[in-house]
Amino acid sequence: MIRYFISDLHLSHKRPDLIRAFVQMTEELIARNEKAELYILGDFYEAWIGDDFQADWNTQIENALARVSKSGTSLYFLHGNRDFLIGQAWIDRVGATLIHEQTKLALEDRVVLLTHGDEYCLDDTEYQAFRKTVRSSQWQQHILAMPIEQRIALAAQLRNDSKSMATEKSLEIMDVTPSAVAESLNQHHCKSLIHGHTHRPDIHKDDQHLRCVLGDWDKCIWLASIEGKTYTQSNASVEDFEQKGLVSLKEVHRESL
Ligand code: OKV
Ligand code: MN
Repeated sequence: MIRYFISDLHLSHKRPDLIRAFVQMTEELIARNEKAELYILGDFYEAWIGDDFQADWNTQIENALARVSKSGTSLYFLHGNRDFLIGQAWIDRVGATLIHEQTKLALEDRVVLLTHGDEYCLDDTEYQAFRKTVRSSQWQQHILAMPIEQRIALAAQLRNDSKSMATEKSLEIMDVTPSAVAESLNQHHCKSLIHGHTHRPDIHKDDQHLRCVLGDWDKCIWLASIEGKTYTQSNASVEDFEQKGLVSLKEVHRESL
């Protein structure tokens, strides 16, 4: 069994190159015919405004995911800070399973914690308050009851608000608070964690914990995997990937879990 992990693709109509790369990646993974699972750890979309949203660029993406799940590769999704409005309708359309934002993945002889990662970025207290609001079901029900045009306008307005915020801090500038990660891992009795969000792909190892940070898709596309005890993380430039596909991926980080 091989398990694949991606996050922070930030797919939108503005990045047809990333959409092409993602669809190509799913086709190549299907062609590998492996016993596999694919985990999407949030921020798959740049901003998801509700499962009733329809656009050609997105239909391609959903169809690609549906082909993955139909091919026998189990698909798992957890919410990021940009696609927290993904709901059961989307999950059903693509044939995925929605997983909780801190999910323990039981491997053969170890357990790995999976999450998006923004809940550990505690230095940005304003963001944590914002997060609490947008993750509440009351706020989400209120938003989802709006006409789609109004939700599009609201998302744009919120984007502007964040750009004009005093420090002009981008969310991703904030790194995780190490003590929050350690506490979470201890709570879950896990040694290892895989997350995205910070756009700082790396593996952090100390005497107690292993923290694997996925890469965001922008100039490069990233794919991580666990096979046996080995975690690896690879990337390729979007151009190389479009020309040569999965063989263009180069290993950047590798660690025994
Ligand atoms: C991040 C903060 C904006 C603070 C909105 C659906 C909805 C996604 C979104 C849009 C805004 C996040 C994703 C951003 C942090 C702000 C303003 C204040 C205090 C919708 C899906 F609901 F509108 F439909 N958003 N962005 N803030 O620009 O990254 O942290 S954001
Ligand atoms: Mn994020």
